[in-house]
Order: sequence, then structure tokens, then C-alpha cells
Amino acid sequence: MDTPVSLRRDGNVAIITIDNPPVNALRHGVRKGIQNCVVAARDDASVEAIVITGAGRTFVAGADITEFGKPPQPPSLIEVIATLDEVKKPTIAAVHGTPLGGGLELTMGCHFRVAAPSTRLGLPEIKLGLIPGAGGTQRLPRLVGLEKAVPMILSGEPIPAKDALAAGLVDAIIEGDLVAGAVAFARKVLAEKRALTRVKDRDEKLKEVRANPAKFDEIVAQHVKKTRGLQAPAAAIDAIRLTLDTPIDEAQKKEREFFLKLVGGEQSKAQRHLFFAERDAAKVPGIGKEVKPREVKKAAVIGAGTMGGGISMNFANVGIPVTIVENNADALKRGMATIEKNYQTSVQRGSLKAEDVAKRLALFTPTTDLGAIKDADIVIEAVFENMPIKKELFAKIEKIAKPGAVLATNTSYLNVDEIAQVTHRHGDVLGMHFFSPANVMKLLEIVRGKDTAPDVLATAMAVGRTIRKVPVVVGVCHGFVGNRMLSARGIEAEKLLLEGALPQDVDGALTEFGFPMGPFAMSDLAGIDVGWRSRKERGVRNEIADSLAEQGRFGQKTGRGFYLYEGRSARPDPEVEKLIVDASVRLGVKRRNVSKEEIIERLIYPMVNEGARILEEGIATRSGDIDVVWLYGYGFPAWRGGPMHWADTVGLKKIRDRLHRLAQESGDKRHEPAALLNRLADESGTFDSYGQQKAA
Ligand code: 3H9
Repeated sequence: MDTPVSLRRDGNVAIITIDNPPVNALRHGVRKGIQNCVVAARDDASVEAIVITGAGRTFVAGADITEFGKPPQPPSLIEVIATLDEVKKPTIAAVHGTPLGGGLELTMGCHFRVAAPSTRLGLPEIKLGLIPGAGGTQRLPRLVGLEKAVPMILSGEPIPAKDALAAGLVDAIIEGDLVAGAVAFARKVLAEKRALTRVKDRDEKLKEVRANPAKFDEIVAQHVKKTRGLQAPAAAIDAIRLTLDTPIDEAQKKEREFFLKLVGGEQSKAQRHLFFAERDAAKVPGIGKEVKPREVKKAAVIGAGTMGGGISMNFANVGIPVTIVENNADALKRGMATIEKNYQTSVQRGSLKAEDVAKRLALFTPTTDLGAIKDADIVIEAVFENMPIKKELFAKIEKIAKPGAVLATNTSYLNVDEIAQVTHRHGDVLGMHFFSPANVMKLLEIVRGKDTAPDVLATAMAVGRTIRKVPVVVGVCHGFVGNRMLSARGIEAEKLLLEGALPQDVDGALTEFGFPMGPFAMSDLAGIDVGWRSRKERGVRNEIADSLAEQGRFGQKTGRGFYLYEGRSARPDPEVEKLIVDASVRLGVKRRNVSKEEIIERLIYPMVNEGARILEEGIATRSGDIDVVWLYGYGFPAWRGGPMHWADTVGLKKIRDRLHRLAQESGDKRHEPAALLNRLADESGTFDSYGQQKAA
């Protein structure tokens, strides 16, 4: 029997409990259960008030996202809320955990809301490319006013219970037993004969803006972010605007239309794919719940450069003491000064309290003595990207680190197994590849070596989550998932310049696609000299980037690179254009017009091809893992779902055929479609379905 909702009594108060683990999502059986229980309590003359609550770790965290796109089954959430609206007895939602989305909308069908102190309440639909679809855009503004409702809906960020109380979203905070407190609240309402005003009938908080509609645009302007290409924010604004002049029943119908359009659209599908992909990435084959992570109370980071400094900040930020080691005092001093400056910048931006800077800095132990790593439960090496240097260091680390310490390298390309070989504890070694700036970027590639012990992998995943990263497990290969695919893109970007495009054309096409920046702006930001030095070591040459570097044009830090800089603002440079045209002539490449469409195909299809190879080689477990890497490491637009999901939407046959032509035209074998891409294209399959086949 499917009974996720139950009804019990505490004297004259009916208590409806929703029990649908893990997050009480409003799947069909839950909606039906709530509806039946509400009707039963409404029709029972001995019931004088109704409390609705959730079992387990949270009140309802929203609609069941897995039901989107399937045929709707009545009752809809709107119908459940409409039933609640008509109840003439006090209705009280008693919430804890994260009442979100449809869960919060359900509470707004009640007369009152009471919350446990640690509750966080919100309408996060925008993060799934949606808007609230069961009255949220109309009811939240009625409860808290537009000044508060607009940012909550446009950001999707939840607010803590105490702010919700101040805003009028909840009526009381209950310390101690939530349900007992809610029942007591219900009895108080009955005793005081409080007026039972439905949320849908509350208009007081809308009066001011209704009288001066220009104010609405002012509020929106304050909170609207750069929403290039995104449909949901515009729909949310249109829906909220209806609170100014449209009767609520009619407005809710329109809200529903907007919601249905978005839920059936490609953008929300892509964002929902990423929601589940991110959670799937946490599931590592062979690492079940029985594998317990090792305890990490102290960390050590070797290298106080840009990466080492950023990595160690992650630990201090969550209260874990961190030893930071450099081989000379000057470099250590510079590193610590940068860390302090970064914290001061956060204070200026308002994201960190001034008094917390000292607390965080106190967690650092800066030292030039490698011996100081001996107490650390995890040691992360973040020195120069050079195999002999790393091997020499690991040979030393293994002699000092305590038994059972996790030994991680932050290499971005190198072979983790080769590094592990210099130690006698291969099982303790793995890669933890952070992305720059390491204190900001959320992605953490965890590189599983061939001998990495399961509990070491589990520890790295747990540490990743503790320091608020999104960890994705990858296998050993040159560049792992992210940088290996990035290289495929970089090669084509340079070729496009020689064939006729300019940096601004290539970057422009990619920003229009939705990336925060294109490859040349990114090179200028990271420093053109970085790639140039590494290519020199490997004996390879990128004609244009290397010519720029030879002229001392290292990018933003020298004020000149692919672009000319004033501060951070870039403008095209005729000298660069000349350098590019000269290079085309010198190399005998005939320049032509390159369309935006060609730029996208030439840059992203080879990445998809490389992604397919990564999948068939088992470097990534699922195509969704690759999408998560690109979302959090490289700013792939969320509403396109990541490169592999996007490829599925374009059609794998189209991509395969284009790559095949490209390989023939250019003679570049790297463009020959990967075997997996060929197979899926022939079968009219998708990367997503391939992942599901494998999982089954
Ligand atoms: C909506 O409500 C639309 C309405 O306006 C209109 C309707 C008409 N559905 O994240 P976790 C699963 S849109 C289905 O690891 P945490 C999740 O996949 C919805 N499944 O836990 C995972 O499964 P698994 C608006 C869901 O403690 C498991 O639960 N609501 C849903 O770190 C645990 O999740 C949202 O957008 C769902 N709604 O975080 C809230 N939510 O174990 C989305 C979770 O198999 N959810 N699952 O991998 C969240 O933000 C977080 O899950 C939450 C818990 C904060 C609740």
C-alpha cells in the first residue's frame, strides 16, 4: 500500500504527516494522500484545526522533479492547495529542513506557517530553469512584499527561519518539538479566535507598489542578473508583475502556462539533467556506504603559490587547520600576503566579516619545514607542474607523512600512477585537481589511480564536500576530463584564427553560446606565458599564442595579449590582427569568412568527440560527470546542460558526420569520430541513454 501521508489526532487537532523519503517530494501518491487527509480532517466535525508536517529530515522539498515531462496525474498540486484554501478551520504548516518550491507553495495554502529554528525556506525553481508553478509567484509577494519576494524568486536562494519570521513568511519559530509546538500554536489560534485570512486574499503588502507600478521595475532592476540566453528569469518577472493588476485566480492560471512552457523546454530539461548529474557524480562505482572515509582534522598543502594558497584557504574557510609549506621564506611570505589580501577583498565585498579574517588566518601554519606535514591527515602537493619535481617531493612526503595520511597531488595533467610509484603506499595516493582560483571554483576532479584504496577515494570525496566543492571522480590520462577536452578546443581555436577569424569573433561566438568568456580572453586572464612555457618544454608550437608571448604579450598582467587592456576591459588590437594575418600568409593558409555557426561546431564538436573517448576509455563514469566538470570548472552554460547533454540535443549523427568531414578536409586524424560516437550515431542513441545502459 502506498501510504506516504498519514492522519492522526491530538485531541481536537488533526496532524497530517508527509513521509516520503528522502525529501518528501510531492509525487503523485503524496499529493493524493495530502488531498485525502485534508478532506477527511475538513469533514470531521470533531477536528477544529489541522497541522501539516513532514517526517524525516525535511518538510517537502518541492515537486518530484522526476515526474516532470511525464503525463500529469491528478490531483495537481494546485488542486491540493485549492482544497486547503477552502478549509474554514485553522490550517498550520509546521516546517523544518528545507521547505522548497512546491513544498513552500503548499504551506502558502495554509493560514499559518510555523518553523523549526534551522529551517531554510525558498523557491529554487529558477535553478531548474523554471518558475514556481503552484501559486508561488503570486502568494510569496502577498506574504512578504515584492521587495523581498522578487530576489527570493529570481535568485532561488532560500532564507533562514529568522528572516522568514521578520518578513512575515512564517508566523512563529518553534524551539523544541515542532509538532507539539504547532499543535499548541493551533490551540492558541482557536482560543484567541484569530481571523483566518487566506494568503490569496492578503493584499496589504502589495498596496504600495500597486499605487506606483514604476517601483516594480526598480525592484526588478536591482535583482536581475545577467541572464544572457535564459528564459526562466524573464518568465518569473512577467509572472510576478501580475500581482500588480491581475486577480489571483487568473494570475495563477497564467503562471501555470508559463511554468508548463518552461518545463517542456530544452533549457529546463538541461538544468534538471545537471541537477541529477551532480548527485549521480557523488556515487562512485565500488565505493558503497560500507566504505568509511578516514578522519581529516588537519591538512597540509605544499606550495604557497596561486594554487597552493587557494587550496589551503578552502580548509581554513571551514575551520580545518592547515599547514602551508614553501621552500623559501620569501615565497611563503608572498603566498600568505596573497591569502590575507584575498580575505580582505571578501570583507570589502561584504561576503566575510572583518573579525573572521583573523580567525581564519589563525588556522594557517606557514612554514619552510617540510617536516611540519607529519601531523596532517591529508597532504596536498601543489608545486610546479613538472614530473621529476613532483616525484622527488613525493619520495620525501612518504617518509614524513603519518601512516594512513591521504597523499594527493594537485596536478592538472600528469600521470598520478607514476607519481604514486615513488612511494611505498600507492593506495594512499590520488589526484585532487583544483581549478583556479582554487578558493572560488567549485569543481574538484578527483583522480583515481590504479592502486588508490577505496577509503582514500571516499576520504577525498568527503573532504571535497566538506570544503564545499563538487567532487567528480576521473581516471588517469593526460589532462583528465576537463583539460583534455579543453586542449581539443584550444587546437581548433588557433586554427580558426589562421583560417580567417579574429580573437573577438571566436570569443564572441562562445559568449553568445553562453560561456562567460571565450578561449582567447581566458588565455589572457590565465597568462599566455603559462601555455607557451609548457609547450616549449614539450617541443610544440602554437603559432599565434607563442608569437604573442615572444613579444612579451602575456595577457592581462602585461596589459597586452590577444587584446589590449585598460584595467580589465579588453579591446581588439590592430597589431594582433596584423600578426594573425601575417601568420596565415607565412603558413600559406588562405583566409576566408568564418561564420559563428562554424566557430561553435569547430570548437565544441571536437570536445564532444574527446568526451566520447573519455567515456569509452572509462576515464569518466558517466556522460553526466563530464557535464558537471564543464559546468563547474569551465562555465559551460547550465541551460545547455553541459557538452555531452548538449550534443544529445544537437543529434549525435549530425556531430559525427561533421567531425568526419572535418577530419577529411583537414587531414587531422584527431577529428575522426570516436568509436562510441559512431556507434551511438548509428543507433540513433544518446550519451545519456548510454550511461543508463551501462548503469543497468
Ligand atoms: C517545484 O517544486 C515546482 C513547483 O513550483 C510547481 C509544481 C507544480 N524531486 O540533494 P540531495 C533527491 S520544482 C525528486 O543529495 P541534500 C535527490 O536526487 C522543485 N528528487 O540531498 C537525491 O536522490 P539520490 C523545487 C529529489 O540533503 C535525494 O533526493 N525544489 C528532489 O544535499 C537527496 O538529495 C527543488 O528544486 C525533488 N524535488 O539536499 C529542491 N529533491 O539520493 C531540489 C531531491 O537518489 N532539491 N531529490 O541521489 C534540493 O535542493 C536538495 O535535494 C535538498 C536536499 C536541499 C532538498
